[in-house]
Amino acid sequence: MWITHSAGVARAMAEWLVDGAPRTDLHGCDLNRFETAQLAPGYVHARSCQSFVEVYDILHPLQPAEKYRSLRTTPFYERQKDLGAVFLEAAGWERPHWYEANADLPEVAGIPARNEWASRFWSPIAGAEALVARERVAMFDMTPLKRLEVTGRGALPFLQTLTTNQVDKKPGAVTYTLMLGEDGGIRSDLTVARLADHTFQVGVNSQLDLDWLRRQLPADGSVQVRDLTGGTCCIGLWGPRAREVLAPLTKQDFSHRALGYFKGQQAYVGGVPVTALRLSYVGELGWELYTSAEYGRLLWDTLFEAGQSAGIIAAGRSAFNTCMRLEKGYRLWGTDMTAEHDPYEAGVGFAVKMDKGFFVGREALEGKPPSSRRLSCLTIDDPYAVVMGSEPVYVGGQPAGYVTSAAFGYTIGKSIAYAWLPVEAVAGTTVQVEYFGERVPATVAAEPLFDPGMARLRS
Ligand code: THG
Repeated sequence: MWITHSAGVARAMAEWLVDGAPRTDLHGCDLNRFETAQLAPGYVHARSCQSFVEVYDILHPLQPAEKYRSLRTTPFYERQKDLGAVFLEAAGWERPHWYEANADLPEVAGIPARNEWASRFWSPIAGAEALVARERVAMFDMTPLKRLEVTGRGALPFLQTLTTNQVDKKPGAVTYTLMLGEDGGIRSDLTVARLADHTFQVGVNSQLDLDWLRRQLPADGSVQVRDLTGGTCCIGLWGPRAREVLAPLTKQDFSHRALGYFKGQQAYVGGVPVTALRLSYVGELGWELYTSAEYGRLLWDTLFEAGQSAGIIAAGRSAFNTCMRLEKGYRLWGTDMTAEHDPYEAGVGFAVKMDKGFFVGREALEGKPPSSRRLSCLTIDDPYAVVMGSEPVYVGGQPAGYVTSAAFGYTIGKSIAYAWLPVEAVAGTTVQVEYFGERVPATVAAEPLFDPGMARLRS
């Protein structure tokens, strides 16, 4: 630790010793956060040297590391390179942020320019990809989204105890649920797909979730947790024309009646055995299609070919994570909400079922007084001013909170920022975001900004 941080470190350590948990979210320095590949001695050395050199630099939030790239690639990597993918890295994975092959989309011309800082590691192509996914259909490589298999006769009570939502549903059901700490703070948000009585596929956020679940395993061996991520892959097939692409490729019924929102089923797509989960972090009709790694290339080719007549494109992380996710108001754990926040103030209280019986964190929530802050949605009036996240927000001229995620929402045609703000800053309140020394006007908005009636997802 550098001396600038020492007093805060001392406070966190004292809280840890006295109260059992620090009040500050420390997941960013938890030693259990690393993927196995990130523990290779050469990797640790290279990244540590880089951190030392950069300690006082102003780094762009998307600036990629140069050494130890291409550690983890998905089965679609060659296809993505052929489409001119521009890759950035996370958790060792190479992730396409946009595809140069989409440069010719007519939508590119209408994408507003950005200021110099916000236009780094960005392209107007990303905006066009977001629009095409909303108008037609797109394939997103979701492989790096970490997934675990939880099995055994104790699997259901294990997940019921550790998460907030009701996951005791029939096989085929998918549930959005939260893991809390004893203090009611959000440790993570997950999707739990019940594939069979004693088999669950759990979509998690990071290695920290795997570590936490493993440490909670009952001693009697009645539950097993396995990391499926590296041996499997996933394509998110999303957009209003997604069903038109998928239906001719399978004998399984993918109609809304047969496979509703937040439901899953096994199927063959072309010759490929998949697990299809009907949910979408970008808020469109479609499925996460999982298969084991050796079928990945065929799954990609099958969907891409079948989708041509519907105008399918491959779309990248830039369109996915910020533009589309923020329009739908979906929270990103670790950025929008952490262990410092409870589910209600973070806007995910709907995933807490107080009447389901015991779960970790329940008691703390029962006694909680109403919160004085809320994760709020802002729109920024000037389309050129795309902020990046972590900027201070002023209410009535006083610093009152900070931005978590921000992006331009191409469908709604406005710049969006999520921010922690006092509850008094209700929808319609004018605030200011400090960006490079200037105060940029913004307005608190009712959320979500896109499809609040869920017509898209439930079609
Ligand atoms: N897919 C899968 N697992 C995941 C994610 C994912 N696990 C980690 C992370 N992403 C979890 N985050 C979310 C956030 C929102 C939603 C899904 C995963 C979502 N929410 C609906 C909503 O708020 O409208 C839930 C509706 C409901 O509960 O009925 O879809 O991307 N597999």
